[in-house]
Amino acid sequence: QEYTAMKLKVLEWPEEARKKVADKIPEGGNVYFVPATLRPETMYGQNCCFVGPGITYGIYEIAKGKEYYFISDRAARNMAFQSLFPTWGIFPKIAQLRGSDVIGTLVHAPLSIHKDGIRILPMESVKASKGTGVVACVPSDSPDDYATVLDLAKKADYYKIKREWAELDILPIIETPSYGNLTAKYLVESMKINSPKDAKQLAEAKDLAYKEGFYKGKMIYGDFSGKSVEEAKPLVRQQLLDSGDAFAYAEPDGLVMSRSG
Ligand code: ZZB
Repeated sequence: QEYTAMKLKVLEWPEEARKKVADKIPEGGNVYFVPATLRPETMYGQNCCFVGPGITYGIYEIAKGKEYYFISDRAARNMAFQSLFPTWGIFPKIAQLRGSDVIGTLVHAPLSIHKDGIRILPMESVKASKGTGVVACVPSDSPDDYATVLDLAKKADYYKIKREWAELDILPIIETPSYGNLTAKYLVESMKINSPKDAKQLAEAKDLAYKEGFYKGKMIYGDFSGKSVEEAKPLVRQQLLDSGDAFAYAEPDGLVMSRSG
């Protein structure tokens, strides 16, 4: 499983997180949330970024004094054996936080139309055992993400977030013959999915969205507008790698969760 790992730079920490990281990041050092995605061509539509509120994460030093990644401990270990840290096999952890500590963090998401930044928000179904434990939210094309942002906006007080953080515009990115240009919204509505907890139906919707998007989707936004998704996917990925806004991250064999979970 070869992921595209995106670098979302922290612009502003919430108070709680600031206390835990302030004295640990040197002046001029940047922290990045690093979601791992299989859909680089959808990155224009990121409108928030998810962490598991109960998951333990670390901030890892990737370049001394300069660059730090917020990822799961498991991902840090894997990255250390993919030459992503300066010393092979070593992954220096400078802070430990729970997902719940960083809710509300403002980050800059490369390619996203939301140029003022997007927020880190909670998603219960994030798995610590997959990717980096950080997930880019693209509600136009991921049914899980669409169902989650609706729920977050509806129960903003319960989640202790500002409603508007979950209500940024949803950008149409991919046109499909069966589901229109907001595939996730179409599927969630037509399958009557009412909650992010409808796991079985969401898994089915995800499968349909992947297939339709990949085999029949056409880009209607971005530099590769007009091209098929199949053509555009590697092109957007390469652009992100070349600009330094993303890097390749492989999930080791045998630990990969299957697509249907
Ligand atoms: C952005 C995105 C846009 C994604 C989309 C999907 C879709 P898979 O297929 O099951 O291997 N993801 C990554 N890490 C985690 C995690 N730790 N816990 C939960 N979800 C995670 O899943 C790969 C996708 O699952 C990744 O690609 C990521 O969401 C999410 F339009 O990134 B994706 C139809 C799906 N569309």
